Amino acid sequence: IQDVPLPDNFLIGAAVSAFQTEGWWNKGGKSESMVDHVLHTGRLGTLGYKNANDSDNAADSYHRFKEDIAIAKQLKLQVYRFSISWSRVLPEGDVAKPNMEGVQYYHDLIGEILKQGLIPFATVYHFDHPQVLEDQFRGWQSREMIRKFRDYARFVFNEFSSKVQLWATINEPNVMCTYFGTLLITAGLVKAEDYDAYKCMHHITLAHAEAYRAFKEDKLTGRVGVNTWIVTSKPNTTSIEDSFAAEVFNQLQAGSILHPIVFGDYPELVKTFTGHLRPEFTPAEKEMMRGATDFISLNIYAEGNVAYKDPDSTPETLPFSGAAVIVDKMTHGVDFISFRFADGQGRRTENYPWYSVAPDAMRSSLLWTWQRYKLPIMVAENGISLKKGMDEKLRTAYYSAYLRSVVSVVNDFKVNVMGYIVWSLIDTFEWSNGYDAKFGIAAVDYESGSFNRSLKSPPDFWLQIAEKRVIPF
Ligand code: GCO
Repeated sequence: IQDVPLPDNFLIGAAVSAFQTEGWWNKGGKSESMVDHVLHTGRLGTLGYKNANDSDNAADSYHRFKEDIAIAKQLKLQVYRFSISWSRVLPEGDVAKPNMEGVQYYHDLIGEILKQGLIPFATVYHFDHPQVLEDQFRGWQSREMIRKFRDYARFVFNEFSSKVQLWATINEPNVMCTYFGTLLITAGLVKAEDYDAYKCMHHITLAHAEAYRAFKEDKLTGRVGVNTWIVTSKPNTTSIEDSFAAEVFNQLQAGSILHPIVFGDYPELVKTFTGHLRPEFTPAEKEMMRGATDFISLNIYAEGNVAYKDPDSTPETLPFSGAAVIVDKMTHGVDFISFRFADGQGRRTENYPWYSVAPDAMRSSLLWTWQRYKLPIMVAENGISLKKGMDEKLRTAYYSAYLRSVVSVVNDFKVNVMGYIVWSLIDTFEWSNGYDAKFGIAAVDYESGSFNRSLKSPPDFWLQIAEKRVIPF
């Protein structure tokens, strides 16, 4: 097997997010975010999460961001993806009362990224909205959130767009509305019968589009997208029923967000199967949403298998996971399809069993998206968590295989892929799973509390890719 050259102008980067790395959760003028609040209830024990205060320091990147950026620089990466904390910038959720210390922090962070010669890729909102917006009107369950997000995004765009040219408005709206909805319910903050994932999806899609329009109205320069979680699924067998079920699933999961912002409305299959559960877009909203993205930003990890299910059979029990919860919530009310994730044939990692290792899923997700939307695609996340002590060669083998898969669709089908961003640069706090899921290409010493950063393997692998522009086997 030979080393594979990267396409021209193909960007290589690594990502972090504010909540998962910054720490300093209630200092520097930051208020409690929805995620802080959920964890502080201490009621996520059933999901494997043990210590309610563990997330409070995260990786202490609020103070150590220069060390993080230095790692990206050392590996000669081109893109540094990070997110801005809504509750650090607008602690009261009120655009008239920004926290200037928080704003300055992001100026310093972006300044350092630029100083080190990296391209900043900013996500405006990565799950962590101010808790006050939950208290006031139940967050994304309310239309009020659309205006709140647009105002926040407009503030951030105007403040930083002279330095940042690559933007994602929201990280994984489809995960926000499903997985995080489940966390709110598990934490006892919302009653299951009062939580509506479809309403959340409807509002958050509109919020993205409103923010996109604000960016363009203000005549700012740069490209704006939204990060979408995608697990493109294959039919479980070659039967017509399974093939149809797989396409319904893919449309429900990724099409629900991508189709409206490209074509102005939900996909037909989504309307057919869940139309009765979703609010409808008005003609003016459809108009506003159409074409409201400059590129498609995808977070791609795993594969899924989908099977048609007889409506009378017993529902399959799914393990708790981001993917399974999406399935569960997105198919609520759709009773003829069952979804089975990963094939159980050893393609899952020992430490993080719900993300299958399936480089071909990268290929199918890119092709599925390209065939429908024909917009440039950024792979904004891809990575694997390995237990401490496991052979780090597995991680580089994983990246080699997934990257080859990306390059194959560029070469074979001329898919326009802008670049590939690793999740994650450093080990981070993984939502309801604490510090056990170690996705970083660099480790953080959480155990001793020193927060020291260190590369997990010699830098050669990334230097070959990012500097020499070939994917080593
Ligand atoms: C998400 C995020 C990341 C995760 C990553 C690994 O998917 O929730 O964008 O924050 O850490 O995907 O699960």
